[in-house]
Order: sequence, then C-alpha cells, then structure tokens
Amino acid sequence: MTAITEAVSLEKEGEIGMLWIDNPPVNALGYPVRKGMQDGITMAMKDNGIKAVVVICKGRTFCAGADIREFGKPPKEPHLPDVLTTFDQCTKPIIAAVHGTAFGGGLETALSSHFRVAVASAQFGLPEVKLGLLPGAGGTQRLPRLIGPEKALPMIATGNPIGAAQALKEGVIDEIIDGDLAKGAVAFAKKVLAEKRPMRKVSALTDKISGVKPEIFANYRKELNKSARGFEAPEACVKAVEAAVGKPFAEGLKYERELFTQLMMGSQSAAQRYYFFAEREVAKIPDIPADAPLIDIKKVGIIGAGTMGGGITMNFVNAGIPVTLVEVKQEFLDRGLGVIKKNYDITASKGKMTADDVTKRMGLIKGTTQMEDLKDVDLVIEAVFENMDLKKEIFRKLDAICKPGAILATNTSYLNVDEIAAQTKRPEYVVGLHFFSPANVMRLLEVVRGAKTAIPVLATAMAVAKKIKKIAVMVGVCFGFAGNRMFAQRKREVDKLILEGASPAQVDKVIYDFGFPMGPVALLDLIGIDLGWSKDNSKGRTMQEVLCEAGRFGIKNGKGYYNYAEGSRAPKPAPEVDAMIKEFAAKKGFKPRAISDEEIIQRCIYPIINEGAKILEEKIAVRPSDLDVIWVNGYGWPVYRGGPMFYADLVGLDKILAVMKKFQADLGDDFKPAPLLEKLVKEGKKFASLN
Ligand code: 3H9
Repeated sequence: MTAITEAVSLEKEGEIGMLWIDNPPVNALGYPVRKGMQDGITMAMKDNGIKAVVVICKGRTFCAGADIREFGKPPKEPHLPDVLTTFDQCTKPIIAAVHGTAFGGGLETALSSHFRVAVASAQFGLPEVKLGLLPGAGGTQRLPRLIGPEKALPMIATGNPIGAAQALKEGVIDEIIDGDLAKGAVAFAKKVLAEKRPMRKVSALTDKISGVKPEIFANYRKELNKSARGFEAPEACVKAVEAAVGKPFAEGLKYERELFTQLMMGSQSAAQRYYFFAEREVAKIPDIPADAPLIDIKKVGIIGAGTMGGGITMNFVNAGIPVTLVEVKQEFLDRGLGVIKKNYDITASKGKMTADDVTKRMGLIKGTTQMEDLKDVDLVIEAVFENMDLKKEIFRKLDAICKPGAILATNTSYLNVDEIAAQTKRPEYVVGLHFFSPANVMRLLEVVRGAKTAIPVLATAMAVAKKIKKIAVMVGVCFGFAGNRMFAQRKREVDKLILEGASPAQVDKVIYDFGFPMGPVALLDLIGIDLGWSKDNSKGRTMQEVLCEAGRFGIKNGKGYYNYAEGSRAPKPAPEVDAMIKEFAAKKGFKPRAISDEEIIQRCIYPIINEGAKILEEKIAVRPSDLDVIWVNGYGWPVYRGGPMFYADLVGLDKILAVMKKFQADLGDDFKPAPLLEKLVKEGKKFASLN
C-alpha cells in the first residue's frame, strides 16, 4: 500500500488499483483528500500494472461532500472540479464504490468516475442547495447527462437524496453489491476489463439531454415558487441544469462555477452553512459529557389526549416506542385516539404509509383513564392545559405511582418547571419537554433543565429527542423559556404597530416578505384570537378582547382580523375590523401615523434579538446559535437568514443598539437594550464570539 497523503492511499489487488479515502468522520473532500485523489489517479495512470481503479472509502460513509469548514477560507489547490477533470479524463476505468452517503462533492466524484457500484443501503444526493449553494464540481452538468434533466432537477434543486434501488433504476449506478463492497467492486472492475466495456464518460453523454422540452423548466420553476420562496440557490440550480441541456459540457461547467461562486459569496449561503453547524452544535452541552449514562426508555406514558398529547404520542409510536395514553374520561380518550387514527389514515391515503403501518402504530398505543397504568413506564410526559395547580396535582400523583428512576416530564410552554418538580420527592428526575404544535410535525423540542434535573435525565431527554426525530435545544427555567419569551416581544410590537397606524395587511406583508411562512396577524387568526380569552373577564381592554367580544375568533369561525370564505384559509380584507381598530386606538389615545416597512422589521425583529441577549446573559440558553435553531425550527424563521442572532451580527450590533436606543427614547422601556448587547458593541464583538 502507498500512502499518498494522510487521507488517501493506493493499494493493488492484482490489476486493480484501490484508491482508499480515509478522512473521518465523513470523508469530506478537504485538501488532503483532493490532493490524494489527484495524485493517486495520476499514479495509477502511470502504473502499467494497474488496469482499472476502484475509489472507495473507509469508515461509515463514502464522501459526504466538500469540507464545508473550508468554505469562506482561501481555497487551496487542487480544486475539486480540476481533480474531477482528472478522473473524467483518466484513460483507465474508474469505478466508484459507494456505501453510506455519496453526497455533494462525493456524488460528483462518483459521477466523474466511469462506473458506479454501491451497497443496497447507500444514499445518493446533491444537498448543496440546503447550504444555499449548487453542486459546484460538475454535478449540475453530469447528473442531467446521466439521468435526464427531469429526474436531475428535483435532486439538485431540493437536495433530497435517493436510495440505491432508485439510483439503480434511474441509471445513477450500474450495480448493487451484495456482501463485501471492496470485493464486489474489484469483481465489477475485473468484469469491465474482461468484457472490454467501453469507458462511459458521463461528460460525453448526450442522449438524455437531446430533444428536451423547454416547458419542463418552466413547470419546475412554478413548483419551486411555492416551496422555495425567498431562496436564491434553487433558481440557480435550475439555471445550471438548463445550461447542461443548452451548452457544451465545458461551457456548462464554467457557468456552473460562476453561479456557485456567486452563491458562495452571498449572505444566504453563509447563513445556511452557519445553520448546518448550529444544528449539530446544539447537542453539545458543556457540562454533559457525550458518554453520560442514559436511562433506557422502553415505554412512555402521556397524560392528555388533546392536540398536544396526541401529537406527542404519534412521535413515540412512529419511533416504535409504546405509549400509555391517559385521559380523565373515556369520551376524551376516544376522541383523542380517533384524531390520531385519522391523521395516520390521511398519511396512508397519500401513500406515505401502508394500512398495516397504521394498524401497527395504533397497536402501540394503550388508552386508559387510570393514572395507575403509568406504574411501569420509563418516561411520562404531562400534556394537560396550562394550569399550575392541575400540573402540581398531577406530579404529586405521578411521584406516588411511577417506578423509581422514571423520568417525569412536563410539556408546559411557560410555567416554572422547578415549582412543578418541587411537588415530587424526585426533582432530579423532573424535566420540561416543550413540544411545539402540531407536535407530530414541528421539529423543535425545548428540553427545559430544572435547577435540580440530573445529568443522566437531561442526556436521556436529548437522546430520546433524536430518536423521535426532533431537534432538541436545552434551555433553562424562566417564563416562556427561550422561544416563547422571545416570541412575546414580536407579539407585543405587532399589537402596538396596529394601533399606531400600520394595517394588519401591511404588517403581515412585511413579515412574510422577510421570509416567515405567514404574517403575525394572519397567524393569530389561525391559532385563534380567543386562545386564553374568557367571556366573563372580557372588558374591551385589548384588541383581542374587542374582537372576541364581537365574535371574531379567527379562521375557526371565518372572522378574525381578516374575513374568510367558508372552508378557506385565505385572508380577505375586513373593513369592519379596520374601523374597530381605529375606534379602539383613538380610545387609547393613539394618533394614527404612516409607519414604514423598515420600522415594522425593526420593531418586530430587534426586540427578539434583544431578548435573546438577555436570555444568554441569564444562561437560559447555552449559546446564541441555539436560539437560532429554536427560531428556524419552532417559529418559521427563514433559514437563509440564519436565525435572529446570526441576522443581528449581519445587520451589525452597533446599528441594532442605536435603533433600540432611539425606540427607547421615543416609545419607552420595551426597547431598553440588554446589557450584553451594549457590552458586545463596546468590545466590538458579535454574538458569534459566544458560540
Ligand atoms: C459540496 O459538496 C460542494 C461541492 O458541490 C462543490 C465543491 C467545489 N464538511 O451530520 P453528522 C461533520 S458542499 C465538513 O452529525 P450524521 C459534522 O459537522 C457539501 N464537516 O452525522 C459533524 O461534525 P461534529 C455537500 C462535515 O451521521 C460530523 O461530520 N454535502 C460535513 O448524522 C458528523 O456529521 C453536504 O451538505 C462536510 N461536508 O450525518 C452533506 N458533513 O461531529 C453534509 C458532516 O464535529 N453532511 N460534517 O459535530 C450531512 O448531510 C451529514 O453529515 C451526513 C452524516 C448525512 C453525511
């Protein structure tokens, strides 16, 4: 074996050169790999004893792409596109042997090889678009030549991978290898040599890109307009695939490079690359070792079969973990189970699961009205409505019923987890698990760390979250924890802006255009204006009370801030509400004024950032990027803007501080700058310095 670089070596198996890549954890194509691949192929070309080359990886996966950590730094030669040109032009057949994930530059390496084989569990994808990029080493030019633009477009513009079986069907790979990959790849290489198979240079293929109808691009763009609003990279992906069809290979490659460079230098990709690492950092808690002991969660109890409890239940049974679901009355239980079954039936009707899957999942749920049935579960999640006395009573009961060592969790969104824990003799086993609604859909989970919560309990909560496919963020105890506490700032400002003269439609448009999935006022209509409202206490003190007293509850009854046609969720103007707002604002002493779109952004976003700074100071969150993960996954913050704390760094903390001070002078102490914000500005630092 010849070591070419610290990450690449060349070994001979008879006439076959085995180019081994070994760059843990994911064989990213950093400098030592690129240099090793380039020199390895050159060496194999010169070696008369080598007739064909197998490119294969050690460890858990084939190459997962370019080394994202190198992006933004001065590039070091050889560049990947040049290395892959060497592959392309190699006169001896190169066979890529894939296991794990051939992603991004990894798949581009395989596409630049002359043949591709893989184990059945391998995945193939070009996820660059999820980093705000496009495949920049020929992927946009080679994949359409190999499988046609229609099949290549979704892979490139959505970044979603395909499995080996589909890859074989579509012609991405030539063979699936059963058993040992290296042996299978060598056998395949020998077959290629024995059969004198012609070298299949993907760059030279033309049949799949000839006679392509231009409408496929127009149609695909229509789809993207719906799913990728605001993102720059998907459109660049389409343009590059169009070029694959319309331009000779070398020109297409050049165009791809131009688009790649533009995207790489833009703020969207910077945000999305930052976010990629933020989502991985979130699992690292400074005082919780990676090997902290875990509690085995084999069986879960959930109290409350309402929307929240039902959604949480689905998460666990989806992961194959049985759930005992407790309700106070059989009628509520039946209703809750019915909703879960209906949700699964809808999924099955869309072909996303089989009827058998539905039966299996429902079979994992045991409904009961007896809390005593929770005596053998390993984790209980209480998901009843937000009432401290009720929660306290439940935890006292649970403490008596549940076995020692069982984790007792509350799904409270706001309440003090320590106060709840104090009801038990095992506060170290009490934790908050704050799911977001709808709990079976939303990926965010705030793991709320009580003052006494034990390390194994926290480590288990984080591990369980991963098992049920949630992104868990550890936060501390305070009213609303991290996410809702920051969100309350926006809610307050939206309410005020409307009274000061901005129309609901203006506020909604500005926030929607910023990249949120919907405007905050339309969101209120969706959630229900009557949430937390009670007729008996309502005295017309807030716009919420005024609207509810007028029977305007939101989409649910077709009337909220907007009007809704029957069965429709599309907001229509409601002049009668404009009049109600005007009257209420006048009563409260507001003088209507024109409010700029810029002010709406600043009023709605800067206080969120400021609150984030306070949360960091109070050590409610571990790091600024954790808050960004919360906002992207729980509140619809557009990932191409990184998250509020990343966005703050981009805008400039000095600018944000100056605007907050101006608002404080004009509008009061809701805008009082957080001391941490002042400190960072004074020191010329960014939030990033705290990550
Ligand atoms: C590209 O290829 C551009 C080209 O077209 C053109 C170039 C000219 N780089 O996710 P995990 C780290 S763009 C650097 O927890 P899993 C990750 O941060 C690239 N580091 O494991 C983590 O580090 P740590 C296109 C990377 O098993 C560790 O590896 N490719 C990279 O759940 C383990 O990762 C992609 O976008 C990387 N490319 O999932 C693929 N990838 O332990 C991105 C991972 O310090 N990667 N790391 O926290 C993935 O999708 C997943 O990591 C993968 C494994 C599915 C591979």
